[in-house]
Amino acid sequence: MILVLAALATLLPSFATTWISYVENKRSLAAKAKQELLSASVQTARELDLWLKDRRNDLRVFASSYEVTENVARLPQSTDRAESSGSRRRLTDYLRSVRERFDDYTDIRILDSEGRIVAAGAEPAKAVTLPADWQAQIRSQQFVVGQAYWDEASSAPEMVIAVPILTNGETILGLMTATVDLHALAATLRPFVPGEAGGVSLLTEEGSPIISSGDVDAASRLPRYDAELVRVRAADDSEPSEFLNAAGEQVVGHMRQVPALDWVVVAEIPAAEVYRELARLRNSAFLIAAVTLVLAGGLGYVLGLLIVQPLDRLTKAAAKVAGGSLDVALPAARGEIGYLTDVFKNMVVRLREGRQELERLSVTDGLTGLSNRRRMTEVLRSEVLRSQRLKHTFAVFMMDVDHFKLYNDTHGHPAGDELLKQLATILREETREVDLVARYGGEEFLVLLPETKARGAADLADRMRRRLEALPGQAGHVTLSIGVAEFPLHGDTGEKLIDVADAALYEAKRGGRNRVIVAGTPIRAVRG
Ligand code: GH3
Ligand code: MG
Ligand code: MG
Repeated sequence: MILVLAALATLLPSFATTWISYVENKRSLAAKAKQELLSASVQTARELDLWLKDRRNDLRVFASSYEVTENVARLPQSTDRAESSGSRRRLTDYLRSVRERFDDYTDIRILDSEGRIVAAGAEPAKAVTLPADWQAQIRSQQFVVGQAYWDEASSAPEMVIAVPILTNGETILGLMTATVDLHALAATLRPFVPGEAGGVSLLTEEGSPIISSGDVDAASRLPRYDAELVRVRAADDSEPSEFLNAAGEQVVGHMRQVPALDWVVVAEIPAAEVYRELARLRNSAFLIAAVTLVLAGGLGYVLGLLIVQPLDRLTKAAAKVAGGSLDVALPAARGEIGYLTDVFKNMVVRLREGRQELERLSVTDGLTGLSNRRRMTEVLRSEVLRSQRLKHTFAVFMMDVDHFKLYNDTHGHPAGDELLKQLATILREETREVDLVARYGGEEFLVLLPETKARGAADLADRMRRRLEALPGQAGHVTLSIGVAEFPLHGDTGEKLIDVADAALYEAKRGGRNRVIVAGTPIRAVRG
């Protein structure tokens, strides 16, 4: 969940800002491209108009030359063949010299008023295809513009233009036509090419390319634009738009009609170029998203290590403690979790100590600090098993304070308690580490001596009896009666041994107290 939160917290804002800047950038990039396209198509169209006017003026100057009007005027009237052929030759020479001087014209011809070739500057004369209504055009506009076409022979885009040859500026004597090589136009287009990979092309109204800024020599081989697209786009030239160009490429482009020529200028920039910035933006957005995801993931992982894992361990440990086991180990942690872990560890230590204390108390006598009867029963049972297995022997003796009731009555209960404590000290001091001394009842004690025979036990018991007797400052004579029994001689179970020791103790009492009696032996007075 931390990881998901981190990822969302970083991804959502970064995606939102990227999206906003994407939309904004796209709008401004499109606006910039459209501005460029608009000016490219407008300037190209204007430049073309100028170019056409220049060609018309060129041709008018040639047509109004004295050499032309004079010789053309002479042709139809002349019946003299020699004179006629002389005029033709002079016209041809003139046309040749003009053609040599002006590269743009592949041929210049003079036609009679019926449209038949009279003289041509090129050998052989090129066929002339004039529009069907050329005579009407000549009369009304004094200028004819033919369709652009691809000439296979010179492998160039060409166009025929024509002006009238007039006498006195009145009568139309004939026509001067020129075939114009449109290659030169490419140079006109080039300065207006928009963008880096953009292009400007001239199309016929049907969408056939005439000249392209990209590939000047191959216009005829360039694919055609969709005629419908050209018609629609050129009709509404207010705004550039996105469309598929002739090569099937997505472009942002603008189409505009060239009024004098029935041509369409198309200026275009590949959409990929226009929106290149966007691709960059998108890539960096993805990169940022990837990096933030990795960082958020790393952060989540670290948080998991710092918080989730220690919490998980703590929960498991708590469940274990709740289940009764205090055997838990937790590695140190940092921060609040570390504090919580420390508190938990302390709690477990306290619990463990409390439990140990309880266990100790449950087998300890409160007054004397000796083992209690319960503990003695347990140890006795295991000692029986051990000695049976090893075929060893051990001894027990039961000890009872003589006339203790009287002592209490005489000196008070607290003094009685004090005496019991002193007796416990003696017992503890006189026994070995391996022996077990227990307070069996009120003023009765049971001592268990592993690897000991009844004889040795009786000696020890007697030593204790004498020590108590000789205790300095002892108010009155407090004595002990003791009964000794040996395993397995006097009994092969704990209960039996205790019974036998108890019986021996009873014998000691009966025999006059202040003595040690070994089970199954005649009463032996030990009174010092
Ligand atoms: P006997 O010689 O026959 O053993 O006589 P006795 O008085 O010792 O026998 P009895 O069993 O009648 O009395 C035991 C007394 O021990 C009774 C009780 O007042 C005393 N006693 C038992 N437990 C304690 C104790 O914890 N503190 C004190 N001060 N006295 C205790
Ligand atoms: Mg007693
Ligand atoms: Mg007693």
